[in-house]
Amino acid sequence: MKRSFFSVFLTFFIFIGAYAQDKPAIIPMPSKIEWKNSEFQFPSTITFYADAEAEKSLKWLKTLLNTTGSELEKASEKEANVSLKINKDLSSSLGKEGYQLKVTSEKITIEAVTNAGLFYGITTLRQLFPAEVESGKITAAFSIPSVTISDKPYYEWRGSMLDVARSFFDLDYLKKHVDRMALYKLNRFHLHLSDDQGWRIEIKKWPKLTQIGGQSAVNNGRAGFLTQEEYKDLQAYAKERNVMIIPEVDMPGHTYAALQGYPELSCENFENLNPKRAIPPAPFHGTDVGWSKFCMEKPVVYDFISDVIAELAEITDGPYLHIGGDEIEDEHYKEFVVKAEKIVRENGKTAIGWEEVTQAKVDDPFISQRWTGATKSVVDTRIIESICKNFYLDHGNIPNQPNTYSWCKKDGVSLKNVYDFVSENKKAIGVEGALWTELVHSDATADDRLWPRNIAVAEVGWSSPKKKDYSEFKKRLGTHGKRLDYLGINFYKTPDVPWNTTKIKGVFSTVEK
Ligand code: TNX
Repeated sequence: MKRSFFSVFLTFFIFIGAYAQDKPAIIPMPSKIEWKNSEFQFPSTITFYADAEAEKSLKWLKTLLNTTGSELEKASEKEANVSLKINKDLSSSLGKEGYQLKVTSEKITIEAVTNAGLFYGITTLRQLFPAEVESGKITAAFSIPSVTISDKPYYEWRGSMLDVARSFFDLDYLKKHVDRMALYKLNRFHLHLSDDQGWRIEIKKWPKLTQIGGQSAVNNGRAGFLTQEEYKDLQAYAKERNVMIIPEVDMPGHTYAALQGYPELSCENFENLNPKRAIPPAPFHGTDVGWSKFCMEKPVVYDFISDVIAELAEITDGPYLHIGGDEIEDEHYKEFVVKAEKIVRENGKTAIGWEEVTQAKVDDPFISQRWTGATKSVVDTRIIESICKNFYLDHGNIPNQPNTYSWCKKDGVSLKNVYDFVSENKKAIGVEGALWTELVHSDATADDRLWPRNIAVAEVGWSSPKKKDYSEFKKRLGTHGKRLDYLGINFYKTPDVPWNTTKIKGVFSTVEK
């Protein structure tokens, strides 16, 4: 008798334990989350409602609900199973990107101040669905747990940088990357568009930039460029997913690909190339850095950058243009940075530069992107944190991973190194993971370097540092393995994460367990 009482007792706790464990893992961790003891069962016809201002977000809600295979039907707010509402009264608690998601046994409601907030509410709802949602079709019956979530980001800037200059990535991959960023609420896609090995954005007034500079890449690898139309297409695609494109044209160093087409931007006898590994128009396929620059005494250089910045400003929706500014020593450097910043401002945009630019007296609202933290700044600008020992994803996931760098951190940049980053800077506006591609020559390798470490970047950017718990994060991340598989991402199977993966064949890539 006693025994059976004990076993009932035990079964009860096992049941509770399993139930608690089975809650879907939400990444990044929301600000407030309260699970309830009921669930929402999807009916065979799902009814939905959106108020006038929320109509724009219906597209995302419908895409999500369509994965259930149920019929969708418009209904009144009162009748609807799922409702989207814009509620401006929530602005002091939710800000621009926050949302409230409420799931009861009766109904699902998402409220936000903007459509960006609704997009994130829908994204969280997507993570309450089974992983199979990422395949576009859920084949088994399911319900989602009742929950009340109130959520908003810690930082406004949650970025991912991809170097398309050393190795080019085509529009298709760039769009896929936007999709993946959006699933984890990353919202700034920084494209490193030019460097010594390649120029990747069409500039109409200086066509040889892409006709010549667009044809080379590291190791004679993936070359190419985006036309302005393709750039705008990517930008529109990203904007719908609340991702802003941040274009970077690196100057006055890292400019060899530009010099290839336009050697007149060089000094006499190419004294701006040191050592002269190549003389324009010969392409450069190596990986050395810090050996090329514009001839900053020449007026034509300023005509050139004025035209490039004007065209970039014209095709860019967001308020930012990144002017690079890294790894260069030149007596005219500070002067150049001040001039370039002024040109950006005259074109109605805010300039961003790698931290070296803060040696020059540049005005607010200029933003500095920190990568070594070693620059002696003369100004107190806003900051994007990309400190290399935490955010350089061209470094190994583990020590000695083949084809990775280790100059910043000799044992690589682990998932934990990313996750543990905390900024001490009051002027930090956010974080950004950077993937340089000297050693990355395929989509699969890019996937391996970007994921899952970008998911840690996302949580550092979105969730409060007070809530951080790496071992708990690893568990949540592990359950996302299946999701990443369904998305066809060749993610690195970080050894200390309890990955729950799946073998998928067919439309999606086959991923090993
Ligand atoms: C430093 S970080 C660079 C890049 C390289 C990278 C390789 C920065 C602003 N400059 O040009 O690709 O190291 O890790």
